[in-house]
Formats: sequence, C-alpha cells, structure tokens
Amino acid sequence: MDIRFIDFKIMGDERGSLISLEQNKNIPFEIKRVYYIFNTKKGVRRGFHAHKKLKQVLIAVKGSCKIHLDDGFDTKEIVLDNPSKGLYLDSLVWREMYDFSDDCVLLVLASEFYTEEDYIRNYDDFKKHVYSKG
Ligand code: T46
Repeated sequence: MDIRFIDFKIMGDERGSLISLEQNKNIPFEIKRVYYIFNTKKGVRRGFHAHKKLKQVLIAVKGSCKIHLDDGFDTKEIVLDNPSKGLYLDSLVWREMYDFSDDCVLLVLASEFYTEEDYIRNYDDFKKHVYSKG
C-alpha cells in the first residue's frame, strides 16, 4: 500500500511549537488545495471513496481520528493523533475516517483542485480500477 507517515520538524522554543509545510519539500507534491474537517458528530464515518489521481497528506492538527485504508489487496487501520505527523495517501486508496474526537481538526493538503470526477464512490468500481492498473 503506497501510504507512509511524514515526520514534520517542530520548530519549538519557550513560546511553544510551530510546523511549516512546503510543497515539494516536506509535502511531496504541489499543493493545489487545502481543506479541513472539524466538528464531526459522534459515531460518524466519512469518506467511503478512493481517488483516481489525487494525492493527499492528512494531519490531525488537533484531537484524533482513525482511518481505514484499503488498496484493493490489503487493509489498514491507522490512528491520526499527532500534529507533527502527516499521512501521505497516494491515489487509488479507499478511505473511511471514523472515531473522531470532539475536538478533532483534520487538515488535508491536496495535489489537485476539487472535482467530483476524480472520486470513485462505489467499492466495486474501485476494485475494477485497481485490477485494471495491476
Ligand atoms: C478525502 C477525505 C479525507 C468541496 O466542495 N470541496 C472540497 O475540496 C471538498 C474536499 C469537499 N467539497 C464538498 C463536497 C461535499 O458536498 O464538501 C462536501 C463534503 O465532502 P465529502 O463528502 O467528499 O467529505 P469526506 O469527508 O467524505 O471526504 C473528504 C474529501 O472529499 C476526500 O477527498 O480524501 O475527506
């Protein structure tokens, strides 16, 4: 599965901490879009899709959530709970986010502008995309 954690350098001093995110440096693509998910209600599961082209880095800048990942061959459950760690997701990875803490702010950096055309929202279609690539 082409996913990995990126450790961000914390610029800390007696005042607190600061992390800087830069495209093609600690973020491995040109950043075309930034969005964040917050105020997620208890018990909600989001996502249920993969992307044809989009690459993303997800960072729980506050609080925590879990993410179920599936590349068509393997699945993984990952906890996002550290603002100094980004989760890099390549295209063609099915994702479902769940167990959001009340205070969770999930920041996402994306390699493409928003377009619904890039979403694969049906799991069987996702599998077809994966197997046609392999
Ligand atoms: C992903 C996971 C981690 C926009 O208008 N612009 C945007 O840039 C985004 C991301 C969404 N939207 C609209 C589309 C929907 O009407 O906002 C609404 C909620 O989006 P969605 O249901 O796709 O949210 P999630 O949490 O299921 O998925 C999102 C991203 O869409 C997706 O790319 O990987 O977060």
